[in-house]
Amino acid sequence: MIDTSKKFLVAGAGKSGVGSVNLLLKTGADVSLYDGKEDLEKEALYEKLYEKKEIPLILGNITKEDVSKFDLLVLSPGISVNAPIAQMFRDQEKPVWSEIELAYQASKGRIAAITGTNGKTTTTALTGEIMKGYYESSFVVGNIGIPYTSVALDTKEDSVTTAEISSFQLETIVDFKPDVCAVLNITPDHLDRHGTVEVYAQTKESIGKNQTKDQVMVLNYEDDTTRAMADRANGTVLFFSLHHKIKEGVSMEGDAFIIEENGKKQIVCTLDDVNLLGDHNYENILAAIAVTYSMGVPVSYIKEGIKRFKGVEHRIEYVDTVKGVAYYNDSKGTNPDAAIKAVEAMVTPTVVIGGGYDKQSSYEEWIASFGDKVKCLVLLGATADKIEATARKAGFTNIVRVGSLKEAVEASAVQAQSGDAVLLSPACASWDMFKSYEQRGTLFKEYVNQL
Ligand code: UMA
Repeated sequence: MIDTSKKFLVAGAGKSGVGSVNLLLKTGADVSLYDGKEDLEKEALYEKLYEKKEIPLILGNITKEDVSKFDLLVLSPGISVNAPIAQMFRDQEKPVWSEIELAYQASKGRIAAITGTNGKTTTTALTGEIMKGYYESSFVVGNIGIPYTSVALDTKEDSVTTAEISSFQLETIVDFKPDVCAVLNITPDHLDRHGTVEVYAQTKESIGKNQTKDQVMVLNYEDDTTRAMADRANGTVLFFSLHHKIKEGVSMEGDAFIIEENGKKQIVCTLDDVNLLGDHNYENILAAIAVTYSMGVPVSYIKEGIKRFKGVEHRIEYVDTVKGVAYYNDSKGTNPDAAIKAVEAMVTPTVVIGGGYDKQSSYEEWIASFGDKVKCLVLLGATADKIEATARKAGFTNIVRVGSLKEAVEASAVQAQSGDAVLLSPACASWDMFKSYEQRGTLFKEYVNQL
């Protein structure tokens, strides 16, 4: 429930901030907005607000005196829990809520929340597709690009909301309690923000912290870190596993995806029903089966949803074939682990375009995954030096440095021969040169079309 007598400050004027402000305006609450950008375009912002309301803005610097005028802070995911603004609210013993918490407080119905380092967008989109086929009122929200706050007030008692939740969004949840949550896998990511992989994993694990035995926590049995979460889970654990035979849970037997429960085995579908390729995608399907089954979707509807689902944009997305070279957009490969999965999915000699914003990742394993498959690495962005040094140390020397994505596409076209693939899979976030991975992927597709 949202206490509309409180004075709210929303921090961040991006998608989440706009969603939060609009939710609060619709409930009649008193809301102001903070953004670190002094030169924020006010008119453009007001255009996006409910009834184009010109709410008070605090831009650039914020002081303790400013903070003293508010009761509660709603944080956008891009702003760290350790940012000065959050610290000032805590110093004044005032609550700091994630945008997800605000949405949760305002929403009705049941929630399935999915986190993990990789596969969350695909799993969320597939889960949403399955839910949509069975539940009349179904929403798909969160890190996938639709802020939860933007739909929370539209949910009803019989609604089902599928939410992709990032570690950033989990830092400041308070009561958020999904009916079913899933942690797909943990590999090092966002270390610039969370400091250590342990803190990052704990933040992910907190998705289930408010659950009780009536709720379900879906965990990946293959991943040591997520498997170990079972011992600490407050909800009832349901494992999925690609390679292990598990007595209770969701797994693969030959080419069949199966659910085993109370000694009873049900076949959900087989590989013939699936449009996604690669082991990592089979894991995403297993997770989506576990989540939707736990949410009460009958097996036949789960199968139909899987059959309908064709994959997500920017994730190993086939763009076009130009002069015999197949171009793939994996702009969502924003960390080394995701980028390794994309390299593994390629079946021909490949030119990889990589590099971007520096999240303090290490690139050894990514370079090692190149094997004989990757023939050239085209590098751009803030991490280009670091990646080049790692590659050369590992003996990979066919490296081309470029200054823009357009040049990267052109250089790749020169390096690739008919029968090869070009893969944009940067292993890095986009924020050094682009607004988002979506913008980077969309531009990539444009440049490929210009070839
Ligand atoms: N800002 C500050 N101070 C800061 C940082 C940012 O004032 O220290 C301001 C910026 O000036 C800007 C605003 O905050 O005006 C941007 O807010 P934001 O970065 O939270 O971005 P949103 O537009 O609200 O998008 C966010 C998610 N972004 C991040 O987590 C960085 C989107 O995830 C998400 O789709 C969206 O909410 C809807 O829920 C993107 C992402 O890259 C896709 N996520 C990371 C990932 O997947 O790896 C976690």
